[in-house]
Amino acid sequence: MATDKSKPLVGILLGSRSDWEIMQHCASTLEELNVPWEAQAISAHRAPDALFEYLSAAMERGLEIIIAAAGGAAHLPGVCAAKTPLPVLGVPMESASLKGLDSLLSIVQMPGGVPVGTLAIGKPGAINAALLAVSILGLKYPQYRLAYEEFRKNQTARVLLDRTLNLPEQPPKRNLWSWE
Ligand code: RP5
Repeated sequence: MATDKSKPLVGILLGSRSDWEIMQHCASTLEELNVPWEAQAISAHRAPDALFEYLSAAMERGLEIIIAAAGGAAHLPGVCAAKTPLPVLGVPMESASLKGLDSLLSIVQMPGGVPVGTLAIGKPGAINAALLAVSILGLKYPQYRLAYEEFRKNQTARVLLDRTLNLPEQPPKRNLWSWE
């Protein structure tokens, strides 16, 4: 079933177009579970007015969850949370200099009073942000609760099908007297 893009429930915001390669995994996970989404790159420091405009209209436009991805100083998720009462899920992007530890700490360390639900750095965080969004939407929409339950059930079946481990044909040689 195709996702109805005209009424997005999840808004994915990116600090830069360069975050899209990773955040596509978020969008495709939402798509897989038939949750309508939209994505825009609106930098909090390069285009703050456009970001405020987007967030001011978000609820009225029917969005129910914001997923915000940013790298480095990564203030985008915090600014989103400051400007909208919608739940904000933050995804730290891997950065060139500090491998995303900077992004993670920036996003996770929101001062008390304005929460951002923070996910893992990079692709796992992108996917989990989508899954968490579906799980939250499932509280209100039974079809998303079912879709999420189905996803989890299939995932469990897949890993259990592939749980037996064997040695390769040529097991690695090991010196019985050494633990190295
Ligand atoms: C952040 O700076 C973005 O979220 C991105 O992760 C990082 C680098 O942005 P670009 O210089 O590639 O636009 O604002």
